[in-house]
Amino acid sequence: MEFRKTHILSFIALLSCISVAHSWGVDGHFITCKLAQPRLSKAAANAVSELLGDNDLASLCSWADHVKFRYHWSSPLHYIDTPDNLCTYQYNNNLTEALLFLSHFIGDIHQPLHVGFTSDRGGNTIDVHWYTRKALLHHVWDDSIIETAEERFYDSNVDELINTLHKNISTVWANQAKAWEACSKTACPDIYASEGIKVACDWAYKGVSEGSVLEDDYFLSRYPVVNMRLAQGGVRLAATLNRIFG
Ligand SMILES: *[C@@H]1O[C@H](CO)[C@@H](O)[C@H](O)[C@H]1NC(C)=O
Ligand SMILES: CC(=O)N[C@H]1CO[C@H](CO)[C@@H](O)[C@@H]1O
Repeated sequence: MEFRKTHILSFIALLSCISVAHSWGVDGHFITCKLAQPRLSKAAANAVSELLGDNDLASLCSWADHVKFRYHWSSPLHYIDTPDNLCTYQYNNNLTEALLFLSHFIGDIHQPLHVGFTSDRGGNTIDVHWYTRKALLHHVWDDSIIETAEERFYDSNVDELINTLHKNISTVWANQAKAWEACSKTACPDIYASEGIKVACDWAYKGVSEGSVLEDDYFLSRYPVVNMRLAQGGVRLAATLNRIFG
């Protein structure tokens, strides 16, 4: 999806070199979408009408301009700048950033508390003790469980943990790994997020409240879950890149 967006942006960048200084106005967007509508496949038209109900796509094609201020993050997505007087768009350059975002986000979505509750911001407002130290529950899942596992079982050596995960992916998890890879589209973040919130409820939040002291009981029952999520993230990142780049 990132890549399709980048395609569209490169097209817009090309236009702006020719002379279109501003974004399309209401009519420009209306016209674009009106032209597209009769060209949609049956499946695409059905998907659009399922999402929009009785609303007409063309009349909503300026929606993104109206939410620029409500969704501040979206404003820079409307355009792309090239270095002054450079009338070529460096697609490869931006692919590098896309690769780094994708590789990071596929990791994050497998951290169970990156699909957490709104009011506690994924455990970021829940203070606990990790053994004797103060920590946020979110941080426990970002770092502490992995670090404690490395210290206790792998001689504080991340490479040994990686080797064991590699080995398990090709042995005890070999069948499951096939299922982890499965995705009929380019990427399947909805599947990973559904799993994530379930793991967050069943393991991360479970039995934890403000001020809880988390030690062996919690660590020993949770680190296998973390190992599994790390393995899933790695397998799925590779599968996603393989689908993208063939
Ligand atoms: C690897 O699999 C073995 C056997 O199921 C298990 O005991 C071990 O905890 C696993 N290690 C990791 C890092 O997943
Ligand atoms: C054209 C463009 O967006 N270039 C950027 C691609 O990524 C590099 C690395 O972050 C930036 O320095 C470029 O400005």
